Amino acid sequence: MWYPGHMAKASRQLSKLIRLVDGVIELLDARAPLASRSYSKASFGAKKRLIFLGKSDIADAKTTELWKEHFQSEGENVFVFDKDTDRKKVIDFLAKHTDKGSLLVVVGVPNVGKSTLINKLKGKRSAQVGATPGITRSLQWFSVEGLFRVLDTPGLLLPELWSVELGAKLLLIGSLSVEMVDEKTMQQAYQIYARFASLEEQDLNAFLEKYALKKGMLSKGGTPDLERARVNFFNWIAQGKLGRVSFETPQEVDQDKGDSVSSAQS
Ligand SMILES: Nc1nc2c(ncn2[C@@H]2O[C@H](COP(=O)(O)OP(=O)(O)O)[C@@H](O)[C@H]2O)c(=O)[nH]1
Ligand SMILES: [Mg+2]
Repeated sequence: MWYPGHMAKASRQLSKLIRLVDGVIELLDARAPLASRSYSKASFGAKKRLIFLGKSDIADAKTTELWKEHFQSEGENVFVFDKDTDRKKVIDFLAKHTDKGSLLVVVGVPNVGKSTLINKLKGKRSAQVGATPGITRSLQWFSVEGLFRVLDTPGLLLPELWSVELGAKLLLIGSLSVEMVDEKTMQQAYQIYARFASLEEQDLNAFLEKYALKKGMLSKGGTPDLERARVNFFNWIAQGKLGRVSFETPQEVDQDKGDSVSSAQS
């Protein structure tokens, strides 16, 4: 199994990173902030935390606003953005919430946009750079306008809890791929998507058949190529190409604390 091994390695690397820094930028997917935050926050210790809700361009705008309020009501500092957000806005937020010269690390689950954010902060002009002593030569930081510093290496976090509901949401945001999940998880992902995107069809395979025909994805015999349709469909959802859709709301979480993610904790 790829999962436990990766997880152990990732968590060892992460605790090394965290020890070095003054603050942590927790990058979450605005479409499923809790699912993309289902990792242990214990390793962050007392480090300053800033929540970044990313990919807001492909999330439902109203739901993102509710999530922002939800996290703020828990005392968090929240920044909503996407890959096209003005670099200066991002820098202003970080400068406002960190001490001058602070060293920060961007952490998050696979594909949440860590590298994209780091590249945005780096900017086009070559930033002042330095290496953090001791740990590894490749661990470098760059200075952003002399205001704060950012590690060039993102902290990879893998979801700690495992449930069909969580796997389904991680598939929808592209942190897991179709090959990594089972049929049940795909079905659940479809149910969630269908509910939020207001689709009438209730069964994934029935939907995929129509989808394959519509897109002209046919097997040799002229029958719908469900395999191809499935990969294509979930990729396009993850990339937001089928529209702006969020996959969880704060109301749901408040209503049913015993549901999905939290019940997997026991
Ligand atoms: N629509 C959209 N896509 C984004 C955004 N940020 C990153 N992506 C895309 O998400 C994918 C993963 O981004 P990447 O930065 O490599 O994620 P990482 O694995 O966390 O480093 C890439 O295809 C990016 O182009 C965003 O704000 N909006
Ligand atoms: Mg990356």
